[in-house]
Amino acid sequence: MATRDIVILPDPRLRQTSETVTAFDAKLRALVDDMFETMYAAPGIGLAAIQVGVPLRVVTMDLARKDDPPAPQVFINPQVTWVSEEKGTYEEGCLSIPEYYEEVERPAQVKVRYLDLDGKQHEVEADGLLATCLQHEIDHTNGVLFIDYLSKLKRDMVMKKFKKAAKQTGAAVRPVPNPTHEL
Ligand code: K1U
Ligand code: ZN
Repeated sequence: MATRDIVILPDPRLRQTSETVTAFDAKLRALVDDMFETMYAAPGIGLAAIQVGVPLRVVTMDLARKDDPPAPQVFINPQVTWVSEEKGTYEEGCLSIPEYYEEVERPAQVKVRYLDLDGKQHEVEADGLLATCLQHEIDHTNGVLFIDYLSKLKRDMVMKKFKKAAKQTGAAVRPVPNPTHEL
């Protein structure tokens, strides 16, 4: 197991659409193990594979409270199958947009179909933080970020700040190469 570097805004990989997982093998398990290690180290409550530079539809999550035992969850190829008309608001953060938090309105309840690490299909009906986090992570698999739900003014301010920071640290803002499916 190892931590991997988290891809930070404005890295163009965050705008990539991730590929469907077709191989439920040891490489996939190793990716998931590394994602949990990276997510817990950050710390974060969720992580999508593209945030560690792997364009596959893989999501890890742990919504356990601080004093409760860990409750790791894995969602492979997650897709929203139903959303409620009712909306909910949550102050979201993103490990790829460090130290920026903003209220986002989303459907309050969702149903999500996904596969587990053995390729077995499940469906979960979620509300509260699970609903928010699932939508946030599934958005990552589609190249969507929570700042996309904010006003253009706020989004432009965030982009400007992170572009400036990337320039100062010399972070590469390179075009996305052809997919290699490299885990
Ligand atoms: O996908 C990500 O970037 C991870 C993100 C998940 C998320 C948070 C809040 C609303 C929706 C989705 C994070 O984990 S940000 C960090 C965070 O929320 C947190 C970190 C430590 C303790 C508690 C929360
Ligand atoms: Zn995020």
